[in-house]
Amino acid sequence: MFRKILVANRGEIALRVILSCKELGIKTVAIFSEADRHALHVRFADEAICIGPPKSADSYLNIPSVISAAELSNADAIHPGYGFLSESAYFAEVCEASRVKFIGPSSAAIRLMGDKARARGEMNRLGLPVLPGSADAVHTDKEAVATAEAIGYPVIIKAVAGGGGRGMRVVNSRSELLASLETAQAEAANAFGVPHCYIEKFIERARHVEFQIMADEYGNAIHLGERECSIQRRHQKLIEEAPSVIMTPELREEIGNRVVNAIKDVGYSNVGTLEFLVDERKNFYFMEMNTRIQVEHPVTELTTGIDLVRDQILIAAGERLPHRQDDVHFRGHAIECRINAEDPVTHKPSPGKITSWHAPGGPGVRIDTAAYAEYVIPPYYDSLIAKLIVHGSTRDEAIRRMDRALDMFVVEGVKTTVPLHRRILRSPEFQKGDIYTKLLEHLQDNRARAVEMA
Ligand code: MV4
Repeated sequence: MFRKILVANRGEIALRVILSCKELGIKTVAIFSEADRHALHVRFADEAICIGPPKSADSYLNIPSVISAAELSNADAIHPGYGFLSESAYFAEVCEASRVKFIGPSSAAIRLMGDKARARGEMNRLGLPVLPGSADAVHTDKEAVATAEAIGYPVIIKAVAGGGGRGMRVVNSRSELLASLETAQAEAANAFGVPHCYIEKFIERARHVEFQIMADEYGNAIHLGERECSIQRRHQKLIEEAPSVIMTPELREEIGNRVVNAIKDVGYSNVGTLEFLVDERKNFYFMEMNTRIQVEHPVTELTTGIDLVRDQILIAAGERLPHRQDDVHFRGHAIECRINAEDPVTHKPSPGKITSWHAPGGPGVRIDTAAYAEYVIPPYYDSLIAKLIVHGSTRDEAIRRMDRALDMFVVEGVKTTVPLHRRILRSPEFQKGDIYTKLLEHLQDNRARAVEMA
């Protein structure tokens, strides 16, 4: 087992990793930027090292600084959390070449899944359905036209290096296709450094349902069921829940088995998430795989009773999978609301001092946060200040529990998304589970923003 883990992250996920380390009896090293001296991850870790100025590129994303901190502190592993370096194949490769273990899959697996077109082709070959579309990136106008004509409009253009929906474009007719492709490629080159894009059939009224998996380094793998993540705004998830209202035990087993077989075939290890687009007839189409622990992992933890971060560490330390598929049982219903510090009208981040703070508690309530009264939210990082997660025996109970927990959540000094969450939870659509979202509006909104920025 590891003696000491460097936590290469900040905020609530850094605390989440530290708490599993504490329970495992593993020492922790925090790294922090000059803007994070008073952050809780610095306080709760056994050691803390300042690795640079506030901007992420100069600190949390600075690979030489992170590796130096690991060597200086004699850490034997690095937990990357989510975001920052968590899906950098290059960073994982640097770790592989040094004597510090990257807590996650191999750099080869990260690289494969980081190419969304290749991942789509590979997973399809291994038995997961994908939407009709180009086999790989489209390289010529002729190829783009032929693909779109073959699958029929509307189609959607996605960046090979994208993920999470950034830089997507819906195309309704041939007349728009080539101009849209050109813009999408230019945007992708600008945002990700790689212009390549692929084309897929566009599905209206889609849901986003994802499967959590876990695999060890000896070819054993299991799934931990699904999460429903269809409530999104500008490709940021707002609310996640488990199980999905559309799921049945039979469907879960069928897709779960396929997912497990596919990840065994690619030799994947550690935790991961396979995202699916689900149409109105409950057809599942593989979209992409995330090779990190995700923001919304707590809803799976509450419905399965499994500590995903603990298991990430055990797996990376070379232990065998600590659960068998038959031992995984799903209990009750969990919902997570992502509470962001932002302006309710402009959606702009609202950093600054939290003057007053009361976090709700009681049966079935969990809060993952690194905020506290008098804490000053720095303007440099994302605006997530807390994840409020509830568990109930039924979806209705979980909704009522979330509503009262939101009611008892006091945050003053900064604006938050608490009122937005209450509106969504109380809407008849959400209560019925009718959560396909106003997709096109959403996408058009996004397109308008892209134009504004250009
Ligand atoms: C799509 C789609 C429709 N058709 N792909 C991908 C990443 C995720 N953030 C949104 N993505 C979508 N990919 C095809 N071929 C629609 C979306 C989508 C979406 C999907 C589920 C729930 C909410 C959504 C909001 C916007 C876009």
